[in-house]
Amino acid sequence: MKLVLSIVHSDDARPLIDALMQGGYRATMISTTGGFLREGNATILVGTDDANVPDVLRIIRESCHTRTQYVNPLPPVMESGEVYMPTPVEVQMGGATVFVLEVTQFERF
Ligand code: 2BA
Repeated sequence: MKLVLSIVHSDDARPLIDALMQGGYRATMISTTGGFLREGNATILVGTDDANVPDVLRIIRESCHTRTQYVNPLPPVMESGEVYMPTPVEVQMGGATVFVLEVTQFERF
């Protein structure tokens, strides 16, 4: 058994959960925050048999989209009187960051 852990854009989370449910998979969504952008994203957990992993990855790939965002880099250390003009930097976000983990034991009580 595997645990497919995917970090996705918040806007893709609901359509992804819907598609996973339609595919007959169980899923859990956790609200998370990216360490770089410090913006909300979503982490989706799917526990499933090894044979289903390619299908789960297909659903994730089809449900999640790449986005371009602009972020302001942290201001540099400056002398007093200096003026910092931030130049937004382009960052490509997603579609999804996926980890496939081996499950050593699974129980439902
Ligand atoms: P964030 O950490 O907020 O990162 C958002 C996007 O910013 C990343 O998109 C990437 O394009 C860019 N980015 C991240 N760190 C960077 C850095 N040090 N320098 C320049 N650009 C950087 P994605 O790669 O698609 O990642 C989307 C979200 O997935 C991340 O949000 C984070 O929450 C998660 N993630 C990505 N890689 C991860 C990893 N190896 N371990 C844990 N979480 C990860």
